[in-house]
Amino acid sequence: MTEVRWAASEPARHGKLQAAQVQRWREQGFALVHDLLPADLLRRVARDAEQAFPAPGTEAARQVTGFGSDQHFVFPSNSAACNQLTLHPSLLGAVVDLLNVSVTDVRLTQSDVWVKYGREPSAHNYDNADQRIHCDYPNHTLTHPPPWDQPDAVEIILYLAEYDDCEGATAVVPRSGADDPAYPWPITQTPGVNHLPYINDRQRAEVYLREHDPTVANFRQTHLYAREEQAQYRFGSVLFYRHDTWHRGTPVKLGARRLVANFTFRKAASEWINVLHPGWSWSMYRPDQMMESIIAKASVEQRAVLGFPPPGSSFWSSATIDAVEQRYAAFGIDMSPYRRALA
Ligand SMILES: O=C(O)CCC(=O)C(=O)O
Ligand SMILES: [Fe+2]
Repeated sequence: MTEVRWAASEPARHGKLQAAQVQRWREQGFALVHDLLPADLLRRVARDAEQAFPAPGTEAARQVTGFGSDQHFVFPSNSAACNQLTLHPSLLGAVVDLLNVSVTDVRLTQSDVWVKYGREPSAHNYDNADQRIHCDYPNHTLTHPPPWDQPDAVEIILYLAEYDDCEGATAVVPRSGADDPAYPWPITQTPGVNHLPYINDRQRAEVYLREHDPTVANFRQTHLYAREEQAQYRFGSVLFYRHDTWHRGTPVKLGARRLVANFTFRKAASEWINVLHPGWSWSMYRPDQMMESIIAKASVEQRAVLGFPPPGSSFWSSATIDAVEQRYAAFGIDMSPYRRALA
């Protein structure tokens, strides 16, 4: 049995990250934060998710061996609580602190709830029960993460379950300075990059690498698996990490169901980081008019995070302000901040 190492964690300060947490994210590549978001909102999100996903132990649950919610919780979802969480000022504030930009220069590119059931791993390459260690960048960006000291995205896992009930902590490898042998440049030592095919299952990925690229296989054993630490979450804990942080999902306790919300925010300028879902405006014709209502009721900052031009943008003229006001008139949009910036 290998010894379990726990990653450092601590509570946030009144809905705000502490300076030490920002520093840990910038230097080590992650911060595990408790009590950042209001517990009642998190309970509402969890309740919506618990109702939507199959109960553990059912045949439907046994079919789930990968991630996602079949679009059910993709922003904007039917769960008003989930939409509120995605744009919660404390979550956006944390991203602002980590990326060191103003909130109108932040963009949302992922928001979904994922379920993971505790079960024996199935024998296929894409099984997520016991993941190969990896960085998240390949299926988020068309390029490669920028140099370490200029991060342009924040990856987020928000746990809607208790570790003691579910286990399945995310394992992370803390980076220790520019010369850390676990963090060479560029990041190509992982399935799904360059000539290496994408394999999610740890056992299968490492067997493949040992046969086809033993140097990479050795690097991963020596510098990554041997140094991983477990993020021992609680209900509502948030793991902030990056597109260039080594990490992986570990097995959930047999018979348990672990729910998490996943978010990605990027700098507005980094257009090469893609939205993982259909664009937000694709939801505009839904009968519940959820998206129209979100735009009308959101703050100027929250709208900007969805790509709506902030006050002062070159898009705004008195003509475009009037037009947008009329589009959302029935939802009570207040365009006065945009008008004021024009004057
Ligand atoms: O589920 C987890 O704890 C991590 C998942 C993950 O890293 C991934 O699917 O990319
Ligand atoms: Fe990942």
